[in-house]
Amino acid sequence: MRYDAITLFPDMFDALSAHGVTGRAHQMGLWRLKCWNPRDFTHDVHRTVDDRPYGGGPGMVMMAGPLEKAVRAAQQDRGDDAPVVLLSPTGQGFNQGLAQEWAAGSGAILVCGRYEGVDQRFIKRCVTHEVSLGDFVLSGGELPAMVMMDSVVRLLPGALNDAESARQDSFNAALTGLLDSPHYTRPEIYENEAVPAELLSGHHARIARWRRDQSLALTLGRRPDLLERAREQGLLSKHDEAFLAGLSQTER
Ligand code: 4FV
Repeated sequence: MRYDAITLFPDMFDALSAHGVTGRAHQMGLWRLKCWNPRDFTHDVHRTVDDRPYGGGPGMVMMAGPLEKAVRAAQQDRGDDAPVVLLSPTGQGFNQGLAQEWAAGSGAILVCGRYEGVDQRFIKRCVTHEVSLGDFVLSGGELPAMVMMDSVVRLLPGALNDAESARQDSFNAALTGLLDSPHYTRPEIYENEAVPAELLSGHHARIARWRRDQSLALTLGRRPDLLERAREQGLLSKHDEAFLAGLSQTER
């Protein structure tokens, strides 16, 4: 798995490649990252990568030339036909399903915009995918790129020491598509509150049932859309439906 990042701030990516689960996976060689700075593909003394917007308006726009040269250099260096992804609010909404799709691939070239955005002619010539982290505006595409890579790298075999934990994830469409159940660890009593008895029972079926019911209740309360999708995908058992029916009874 190889990622290339087109960015004016390559040092930002140390946050991913030098820390935590993604840092360990990087050290283990499970994934690689190479950063390309568009400034290195300029020829003027000011190493200019942005200019004022045609048509006027606030802010600056990233120029197509340095961006395209950086992408072509990354493509040359990779030697494969990797997707070229622009992180942008205009992109397709990112989610766990997409993370699982990208985890099955060989990586991508991630283009991190700055300023108001990038010249449209660069997008037309080079970009194969646009991805958005959500309906908000950031100062740059670096953080979204790192979020996307983090959610993918942790799904790589061997990245998490207990492979099982990725399967338990919230939104893991393969399993539940529901929100995760609450988690507890030592101490057994914290500020006079005990860990739920089911979790101390050692009775795996009872524990699984308790966690499932917690996920169902939480998802019903906070993300009924996910519950509906799970129902449509046939992911809800009769037991689940009976529990949910009981819930809505009590609420009535
Ligand atoms: C963004 C998002 C985002 C827009 C202009 C970078 C900024 C600046 N990227 N999901 N939301 N990007 O706000 O992905 O160039």
